[in-house]
Amino acid sequence: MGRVLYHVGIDGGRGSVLATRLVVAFETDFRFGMQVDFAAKELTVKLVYYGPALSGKTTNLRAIHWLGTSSACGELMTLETQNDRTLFFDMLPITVSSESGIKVRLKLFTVPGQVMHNATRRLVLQATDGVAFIADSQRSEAAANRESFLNLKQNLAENGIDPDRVPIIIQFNKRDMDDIRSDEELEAIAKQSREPIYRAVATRGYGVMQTLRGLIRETWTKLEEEHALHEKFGLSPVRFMQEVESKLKHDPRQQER
Ligand SMILES: Nc1nc2c(ncn2[C@@H]2O[C@H](COP(=O)(O)OP(=O)(O)OP(=O)(O)O)[C@@H](O)[C@H]2O)c(=O)[nH]1
Ligand SMILES: [Mg+2]
Repeated sequence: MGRVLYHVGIDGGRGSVLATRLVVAFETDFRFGMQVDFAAKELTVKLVYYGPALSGKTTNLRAIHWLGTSSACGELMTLETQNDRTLFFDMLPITVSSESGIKVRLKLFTVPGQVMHNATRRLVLQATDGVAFIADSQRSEAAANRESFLNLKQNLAENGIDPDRVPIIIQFNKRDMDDIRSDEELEAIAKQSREPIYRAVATRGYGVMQTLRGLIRETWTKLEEEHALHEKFGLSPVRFMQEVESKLKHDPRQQER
């Protein structure tokens, strides 16, 4: 899998001291949403992977890191407890340079899904430009999905972000498991919700890039509406999505169920 920048096992001793330092070091990083540097022709966009505990948020970022081209994907930073649970967040930067000369930096974050980490979730969510909600397809997790989705809306509102206007897409992950919600059920959910719905098996990389591209497309459409990026940078939404496609197209190991 390669280039993991920080991988910290929290042991309650030295690990937690290190974790605190990392949190301080990155705090400035996740406080901001879209930033424009006109002089450097650089645009930074913040995207957050949200969802209940163990739904596969960290696995999505690992798969993107593994499947994406090395020219686009930077180092993956993961910060976990001993049992592979996210304690604070993960972060993966992706850079898309376009022919028009503008460089777009996408910062992908995950939140910790465990209920007790709500303050951290709210902190990581602040100023986000778009959200991928990673739901667990297992029937047993339906209530946890619902609760986490409500928690997302509440934390968006508490961060001063209108939950009805921020781009959100939903991924139903773990399609390989037993006793999952059927495709027909997901189609029925898709008809009722304003959010586009994707299916995935993140451990195999299936559906992960489609989800990411969908998230980027929805987010860019909203940013274009609000900031007239085409006019300012000469980069049309269609052209930008073509750049994204070419940078994130490397999907050799994706497989349908
Ligand atoms: N079978 C199966 N297992 C998966 C899939 N995606 C993730 N997992 C497993 O589910 C467990 C949790 O995955 P994570 O990616 O750590 O979940 P998370 O959402 O980051 O969890 P928190 O950090 O606690 O919020 C791991 O054991 C993964 O290997 C999938 O598509 N299929
Ligand atoms: Mg995680």
